[in-house]
Amino acid sequence: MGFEYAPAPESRSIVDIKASYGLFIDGEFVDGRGSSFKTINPATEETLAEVAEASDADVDLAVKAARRAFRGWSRMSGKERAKYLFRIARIIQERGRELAVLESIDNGKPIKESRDVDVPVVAAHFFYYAGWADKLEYAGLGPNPQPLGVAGQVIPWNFPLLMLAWKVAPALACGNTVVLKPAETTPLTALLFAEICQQADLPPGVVNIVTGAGGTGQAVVSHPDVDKVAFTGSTAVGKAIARAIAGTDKKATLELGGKAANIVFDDAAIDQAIEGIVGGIFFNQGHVCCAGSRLLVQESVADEVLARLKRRMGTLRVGDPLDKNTDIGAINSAEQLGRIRELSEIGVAEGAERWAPACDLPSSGFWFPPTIFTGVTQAHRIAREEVFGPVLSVLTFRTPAEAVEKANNTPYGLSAGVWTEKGSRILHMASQLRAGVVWANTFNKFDPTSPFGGYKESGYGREGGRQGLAAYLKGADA
Ligand code: TAP
Repeated sequence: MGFEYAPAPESRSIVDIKASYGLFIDGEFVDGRGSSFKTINPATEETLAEVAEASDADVDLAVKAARRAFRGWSRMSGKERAKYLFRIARIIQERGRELAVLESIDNGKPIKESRDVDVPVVAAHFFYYAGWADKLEYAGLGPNPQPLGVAGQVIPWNFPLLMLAWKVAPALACGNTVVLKPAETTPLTALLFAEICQQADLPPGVVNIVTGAGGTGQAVVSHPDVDKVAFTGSTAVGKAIARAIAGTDKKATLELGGKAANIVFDDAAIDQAIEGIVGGIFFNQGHVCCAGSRLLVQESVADEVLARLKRRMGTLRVGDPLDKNTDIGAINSAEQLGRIRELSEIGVAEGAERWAPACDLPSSGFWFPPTIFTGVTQAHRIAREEVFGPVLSVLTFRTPAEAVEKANNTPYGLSAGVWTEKGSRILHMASQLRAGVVWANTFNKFDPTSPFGGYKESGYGREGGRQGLAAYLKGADA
C-alpha cells in the first residue's frame, strides 16, 4: 500500500498563456500565412491556445531570415556568441519555474520531472555549449572549424524544451543559425523560448521557430537553402527525411526510436535495480526514446525482482501533472494513447500476461496505468516495437551471453542498462552491447558533456559533448 498524499498542486498562475501565437521569424512574432491549430492540455483536454501553422512560404521566410543572420552570427567571435548563450542559459534558470509549469501543462509530464530534470538539463546544455563557443579550435575537430550555415531542426513532443536545447545550443555555439519546428502537440515552451531569445537580445534571425505539423517539418528539412538537418522522432519519419535529402549536400543527424534492454544480473543490488527499472520505463510516462522498455532479468532472481517491482509499482501515483507528488502524468495525446492501447492489446492477444496495479485514473484527459507484461518472448511485438508509453516487457536469461544475444536482438540500438556488482561484467557487457549509451547501475541519466545517439535504426550522429559539435561544423567528424 502506498501512502495517502494530500494534493500539492503547483500554481499555474506564473504562466501567461496567450489565446493565440504566431511564428517567430527574424526576431519577431508574425502571423502565419497558413491556418492555425489548437494545442491542448492532455491532462484535461482543455484548449490552451491557437497556434499558427507555418506554410511553405512561412518556412521560406524563416530560412531567408536565418540565412541573412548567418553572415553576422558566423563572423562574430566565439567569445561574443558565448555571451548570448550564457545569457540565454541564465534566463532559462531565472524563468525555470515558468518553463517547467508550461511544459507540464502542454505535455502532461509531472512537474517534479519538468522542474527537476528537463529545465535544469536545458540550462546546463546552454551553459555547456556557451563554454565551447570560443574554444572550437581546441575541440579536436580541425584547426579552423567553420559552421555549416542554416540548420533545419525538427523535434518531437516527449521532451519539447530539452530537445530544443540539444539542437539549438550546439548549433549556435558553432556559429550556425536555426529554423526549428516543435511538435504539433507541444509548441508552447518553444514559443516561450522565442521570447527568451528576444529578452537576451539575440540578433534577429539567429533563431526562428515555425510551428505546425508534419508538413511544416517536411518544408523545413527539404528547403534547398538549409545546410544541415537535425531530427529527433520516429524511425519511420527519420527514414522519410533521409530519403528526402538523399542526393543533396545537407549534413544530417537523426535521433530515432529505441527498444532498450535493462539487464539485471543475479548479483545486482536488487532495491537499486528496482528503482532503475521503474525510472527506466515510467519516467516521462515511458515517452522516452532510450526508455528501458525490455527488462532482461536473470532467471535465478526473476521471481524476487518481479515481486518487488510489482510492490513498488503499487506506490506510483498517477494523476495531475501539476501535483508535486505525481510520478506518472498524462499521455501526451489521444493518438499516442491509442497506439499504447493497441500494442498492449496485441501483447495480450499474442499470449503475454498483462499486469498493472490498481489505480484510479482521472475521468478526462489521456491516461494509461504503469503496466508490465510477463511471459514475453522475443517474437512478441511488445518486445520488438517501440510502445513509447509506460509499458514494460519482461524477459529472462540464464547466462551473460544469452543476455547479450537477447539485448542486441532488435533493429534499434540507442541505449541499454546493466545492473551488477561486478565491474568486470559491466565492462564486458558494455563492449558487447550494440547501443549508443550503456548505463551501469543507473538509467536515464542525461548530461550535456556526454554524447548521445544510436546504432542501427536508432539513427546516426551524436548530440551532446564535444562530439555534438561535429554535427554543426564543416568537415568535422567526431
Ligand atoms: P514523429 O512523427 O516522428 O514526429 C517527430 C517530429 O517530426 C514532429 O515535429 C513531427 O511533426 C515531425 N514530422 C512528422 N512528419 C514529418 C515529415 N514527413 N518530415 C519532417 N518532419 C515530420 O513522431 P510522433 O508521430 O510524434 O510519434 C510517433 C512514434 O515515434 C511514437 O510512438 C514513438 O514510438 C516515436 N517517437 C520517438 C521519439 C524519439 S525521441 N525517438 C520521439 C517521439 C516519437 P508533428 O508533431 O506535428 O507530427
